[in-house]
Amino acid sequence: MRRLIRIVTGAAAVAAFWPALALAHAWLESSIPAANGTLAPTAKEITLTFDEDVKPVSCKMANEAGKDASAFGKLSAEGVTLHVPLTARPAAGKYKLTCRVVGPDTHAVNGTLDFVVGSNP
Ligand SMILES: [Cu+2]
Repeated sequence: MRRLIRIVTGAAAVAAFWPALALAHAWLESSIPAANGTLAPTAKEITLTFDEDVKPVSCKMANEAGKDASAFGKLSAEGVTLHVPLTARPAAGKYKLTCRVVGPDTHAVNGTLDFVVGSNP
């Protein structure tokens, strides 16, 4: 009987915890450029759009070799959209942008975007 109670209690704890994990975290829904897309030649910023309002924490960008290529102005968020201003156009190549944001539930999450920069116009 005690064992059954332990199982039931455990299942209830998981059930209570799981929706918070599955639903409450902000997550990246879309971006400009789109995932694996190409940065527009005139782009002055990258935007990441989450499913919930976010506050910026930090971003970093790495090139294909994994070397840091971060060159951002001040991050800002308007509702669900995070603005990542580029202070310089990255050299042609592939990049991975990782931004840490805080959602309404105060949990920090990472949004990651792979994108391409074409030859400079
Ligand atoms: Cu959360």
